[in-house]
Amino acid sequence: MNRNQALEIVQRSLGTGPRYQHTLRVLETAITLADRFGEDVNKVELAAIFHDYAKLMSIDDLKKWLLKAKEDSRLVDYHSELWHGPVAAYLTHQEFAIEDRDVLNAIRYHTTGRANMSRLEKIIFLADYIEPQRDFPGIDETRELACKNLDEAMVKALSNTIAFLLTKKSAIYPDTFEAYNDLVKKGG
Ligand code: DGI
Ligand code: FE
Ligand code: FE
Ligand code: FE
Repeated sequence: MNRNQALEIVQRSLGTGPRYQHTLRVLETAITLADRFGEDVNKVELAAIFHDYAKLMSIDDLKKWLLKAKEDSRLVDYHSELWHGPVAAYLTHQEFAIEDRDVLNAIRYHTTGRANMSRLEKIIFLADYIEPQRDFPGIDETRELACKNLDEAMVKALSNTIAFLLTKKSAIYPDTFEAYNDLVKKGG
């Protein structure tokens, strides 16, 4: 599938409003990172375009797809914000015959991260986090790190997110801790 076919499919589900505009910014940011770090641009395009494919689904529909996808059963006990990545990966594989495991994993783990992320997974995670309209405390530092070192930028983004979730007394999904632990142990 090429970039324009993917964009057309995603537009059917997201429309052309803010969520689609976010997707286009993630796409451009991810391509910049792909050029810088030598990632396959076609893979990056597909993962970026589909990463939020399921973002506008109702909570009931997301839950239905999680069951159908035989997803990690712990997910239903965590924030529903964590469900759209796994559902998007499932649907992208089922409905649009995208078979590339790395692309599907980049979509699957774009919100939580996980241990042993591939370069493509890190690029999509970070592009989603630093796209130009994002404004979190510490974002500029993460943007600067992302120009130099994906692992250091990942540690920054993950620690910001964990700190943010702590201030809200939110539960933190284990994969997010595992992503952080894995990278700091490797010296990110
Ligand atoms: O879909 P987007 O809005 O583009 O961004 P996203 O898929 O990265 O969603 C991130 C939101 O998920 C962010 O506001 C924090 C929230 N969240 C809730 N629980 C967790 C979590 N994020 C992580 N990484 N881990 C959690 O356990
Ligand atoms: Fe998302
Ligand atoms: Fe298959
Ligand atoms: Fe996103």
